Amino acid sequence: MSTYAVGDLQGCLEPLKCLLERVRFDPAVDRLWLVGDLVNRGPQSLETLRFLYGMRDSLVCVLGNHDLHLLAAWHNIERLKKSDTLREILDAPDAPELLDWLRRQKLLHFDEARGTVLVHAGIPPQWTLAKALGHAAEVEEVLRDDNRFKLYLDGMYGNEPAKWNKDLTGVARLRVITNYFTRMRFCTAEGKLDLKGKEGADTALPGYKPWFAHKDRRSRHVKIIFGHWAALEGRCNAPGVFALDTGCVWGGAMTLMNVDTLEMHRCDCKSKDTPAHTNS
Ligand SMILES: [Mn+2]
Repeated sequence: MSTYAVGDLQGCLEPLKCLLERVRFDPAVDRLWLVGDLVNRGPQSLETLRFLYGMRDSLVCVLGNHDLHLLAAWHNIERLKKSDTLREILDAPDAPELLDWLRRQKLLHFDEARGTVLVHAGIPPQWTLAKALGHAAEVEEVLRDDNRFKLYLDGMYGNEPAKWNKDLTGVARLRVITNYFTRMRFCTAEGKLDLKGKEGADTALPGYKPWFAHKDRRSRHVKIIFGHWAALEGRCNAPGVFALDTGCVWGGAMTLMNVDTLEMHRCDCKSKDTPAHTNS
C-alpha cells in the first residue's frame, strides 16, 4: 500500500503509464495524487482523462487552471485558444461523464495523517492551512452546484483583484481564491499576486517572491505538494515544499513522488520509446 503524487500530466499519457509501471502501481491498494492540469497542450488529453476516470477510485485529484479552462470551454463560457488541444474532449461521446467527474474534484486536499497538502499552484503566504481549506471549500461547493457552477466559470477569468480581502463577495471573491490555488507563482508577503511572471524563482519583481519563499508563510508547518510551475524544474528551496511539475509537456520529464518515503521517479517525455532514467 503506497501513496504517490504525480506532477502535471497535460495530456501526456505515456510518461504517466511509464511511472505507474516503474513503481508497479496497483490501483487496488495504492493511491495516486494528481496535482492538476490533467489535460491540454499535450498529445492525449482525451485518453488521459479516460484513463484516470477508469481508475477514479484510486485517485485524489486537485484541479489546475487548464482543468478549469476545459470546464469553461465545455459550457461555452470560454472559447478554445489556438494552443489548446481540448477539442477532442469536447467532441467525445463520453464528455458529459468525464467532465461531470472533473467538476467534482477539489482545489485543495489535506491528508491529516501525513500532514500533507496537495494543491495545483500553492497556498498564499498570509493564509493558515485552516483558512486555505475554508476558502477552497467555497469554490468546491459552487463548482459542484448544478445551479451555480456556470456563473462561477463565467466570472473566473481575470487577474483582479490581485490580493485577498475578507470583505470580497461574489465572483470576485471566488476569482482571487481560484487564482491563488491554480495560477499563483509570485506574490508579496501580503499575498498580492503577480500573475504575469512565469520564469524561474529568481525572476521575481521587486517586493515579490515565489509564494513558498516568504519566511513567515503561515502554512509552513505542513508539507505541500504542488505543480503548475515548470520553470522551477522541480527545484524548490523551501523545506517540506515539493515542486512536481518538471515540464513534461515541454519535452522535460514527468515526476512521481512516493508521498511517504519522498523517493522521486522520473520518466522522460521526449519520446515514449526513450528509456527512462532511474530515480533521478
Ligand atoms: Mn497550471
